[in-house]
Amino acid sequence: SGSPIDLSLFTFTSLLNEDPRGKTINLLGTYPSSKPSDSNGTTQLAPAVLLAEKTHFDKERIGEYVRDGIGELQVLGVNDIYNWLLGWAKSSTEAPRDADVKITLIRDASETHIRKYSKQEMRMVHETPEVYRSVVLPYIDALPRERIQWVYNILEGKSEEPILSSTPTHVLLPDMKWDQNPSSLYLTGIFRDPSLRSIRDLWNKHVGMLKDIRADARRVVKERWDVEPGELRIYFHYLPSYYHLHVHITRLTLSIGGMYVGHAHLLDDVISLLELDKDDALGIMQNRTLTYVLGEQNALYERMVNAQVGLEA
Ligand code: M7G
Repeated sequence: SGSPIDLSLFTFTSLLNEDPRGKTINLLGTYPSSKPSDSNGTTQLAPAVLLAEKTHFDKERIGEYVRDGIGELQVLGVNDIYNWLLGWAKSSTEAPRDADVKITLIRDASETHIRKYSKQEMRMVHETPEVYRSVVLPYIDALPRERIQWVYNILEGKSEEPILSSTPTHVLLPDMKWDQNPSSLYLTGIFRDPSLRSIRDLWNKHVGMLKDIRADARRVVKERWDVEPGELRIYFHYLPSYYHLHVHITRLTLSIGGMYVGHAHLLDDVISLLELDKDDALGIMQNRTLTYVLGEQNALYERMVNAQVGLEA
């Protein structure tokens, strides 16, 4: 079990990225390592990535918030019927208050983490079956297992995360990205089979397993949050960051980075493709060319540049 987080121990080093529209900021800094301290008992400082985002309003309480929740106001402008102001939330109210900020702290951050959350140029990549075999697969095979230790922790019941559903083939739980606002509902569904690393590994025989997770996700969100099946967007990422097959389960009211064309593949579309591939005669997921957006800071980008494959001129 981890020690409680104390943000006063985070020392800011540099800004990695920011998005004023998404109201997010990615910081690099240092934080005491989570690894056991040395023989002298001193804890080492290690690189840490801190992701902060301003939270969305809770629509159940928005009326009270506007009426009572805002203390100080500053008028920026008035013209005819138009008034625009800045407001500061009251620091203490009796009623339960929404969080102001959602923070993700990655301790002992690797170079990969730092690069992932850095501002970077993006490039369109065509991953042919040949590029997959010659460049991507060797890259995936070389990834250290620690990279997906968090997945094994969940599957083996060693994490403290709340599990929403657990079946012989998958586990459903809240995603790390979810800020707990029902409008931005974000769950993750992790398949148990460790041989499935991405959608490239899916065959017709997996259709049943995929339909099971879809049905289970629909049931869970209906029971817990009264969200209808038609309000969900369920998709895979290709490329994913973590090569252990999982689906992203999000509510349609949420729109965030990871769901654009060239990154997200609807679960329903993948099921349909696999169903067309009776007897696996085509090997649709293996023989497709997958086109996607790749960040220049992704280690795979370097490999593609070196191999002179996949990239647009
Ligand atoms: P991805 O497409 O491999 O990566 O999805 P990306 O979307 O981060 O680029 C992995 C998903 O798992 C993401 O939605 C992450 O927010 C989520 N995730 C990552 N970690 C380390 C955890 C974790 O420890 N717990 C949970 N619940 N979700 C995580």
